[in-house]
Amino acid sequence: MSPNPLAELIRRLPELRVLTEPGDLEHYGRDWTRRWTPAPLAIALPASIDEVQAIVRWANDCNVALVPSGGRTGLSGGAVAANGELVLSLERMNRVLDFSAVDRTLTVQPGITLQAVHDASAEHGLLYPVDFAARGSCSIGGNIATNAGGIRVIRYGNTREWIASLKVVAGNGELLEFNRGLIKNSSGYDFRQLMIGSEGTLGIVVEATLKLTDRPLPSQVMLLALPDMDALMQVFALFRAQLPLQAFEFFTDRALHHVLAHGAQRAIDGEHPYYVVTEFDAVDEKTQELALATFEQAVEKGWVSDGVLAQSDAQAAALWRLREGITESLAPHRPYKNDVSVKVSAVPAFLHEMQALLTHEYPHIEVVWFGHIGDGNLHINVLRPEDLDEDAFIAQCEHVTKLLAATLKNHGGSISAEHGIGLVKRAYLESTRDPSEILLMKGVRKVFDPRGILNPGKLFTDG
Ligand code: 2HG
Ligand code: ZN
Repeated sequence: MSPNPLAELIRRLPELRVLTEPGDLEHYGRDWTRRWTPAPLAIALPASIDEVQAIVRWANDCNVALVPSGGRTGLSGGAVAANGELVLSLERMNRVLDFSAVDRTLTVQPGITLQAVHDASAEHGLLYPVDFAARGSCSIGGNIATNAGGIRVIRYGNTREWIASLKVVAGNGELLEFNRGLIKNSSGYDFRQLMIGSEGTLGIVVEATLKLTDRPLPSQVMLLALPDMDALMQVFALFRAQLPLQAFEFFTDRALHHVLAHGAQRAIDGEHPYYVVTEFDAVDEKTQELALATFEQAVEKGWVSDGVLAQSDAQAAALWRLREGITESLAPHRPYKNDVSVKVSAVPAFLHEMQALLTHEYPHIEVVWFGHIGDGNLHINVLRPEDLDEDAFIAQCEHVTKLLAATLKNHGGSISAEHGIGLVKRAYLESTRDPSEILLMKGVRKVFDPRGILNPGKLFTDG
């Protein structure tokens, strides 16, 4: 090992942009979890694949861990550098490299934001359909590393469905290309899919070719108020059976309270425990009439107490803000987050058990729920009371998460639906993956990253 690894890095790569100011270490060393104190060795901002490869080789030679870094909007600590790692930020590698009208693909560098991908696709009259509130700051490399989901999964699926090929730098510095943009490729193991969701522990994504699709049909957005929890899945079943849904998202009155306090506009008067924002294709008057008829049916059955159909793009955006603004409105409270999923058919039973558990375990603590109920994915945000110190609060939340993990296991669910395991959920991985599966994962990691320099400690501890 070199006595001064950073000096060695600069010696090998004199052109590399490296940051070491305390403010930069803090900025690049953390993600949205805000739980760990950032303590990276330095920040490297490569501008090319060659530089990424050289950094990885240096990391092997000097025995320095690397934390690949995108927009750092992650919620599981996957991009945290708190142990003297070198943060390898891909933010300068943020360009569109190619568009193919015939293949309907867009080739991009990993540091490009999701919003820039949307814009570039729209310029070509097409759509990259993965979408969520952090679109303006998250990067496509991070989306791939966590297999990001979001608000249109019921229509389009997760990031996994939209990756035509990947270039990654493996843990030994080798550049690998997986799938080469093929639609059909039945030729053995699909390493592209293995990389997606691997949280930077197998390779660093340095280029991705994204699949694009037709622009969505004209749509309408509706906000529904629901009288009780059981109605959630009843309304979902009814709406899904009758309307071509693009999204079906829910939140509670507590979530509404915070988002309104943060500047969103109330759209339905009165007190209601649950709300749904749904968006569906509405190409002509017939589908619009069908939407209203479906709404009326839900009201007659007692599943919906009130509703608003957006009459303009601005109103549609205002309704979406009620759902998409929740994370930001809760951020000042630094909530403890769970991001869980079960099969859609298991949601009703799971919801009841989960509600009983949370009410019992957090009697004096505010808990805010929302999420992608149509995918069986719930976000639980637990807010720290001002009189409870942070360590005691985290200890309590971890205790409840253990119980929640056991409940999820009984229902065949997952401790991480879309945010990844990172540092936050590492202790609960066994509730979702068998021990033999975890052993296999560790074995795979050894193949791609023999010295364990890529994001060590995330997902699981090595060994
Ligand atoms: C969302 O669905 C994001 O808005 C964030 O996944 C969820 O803040 C959260 O818990
Ligand atoms: Zn989400």
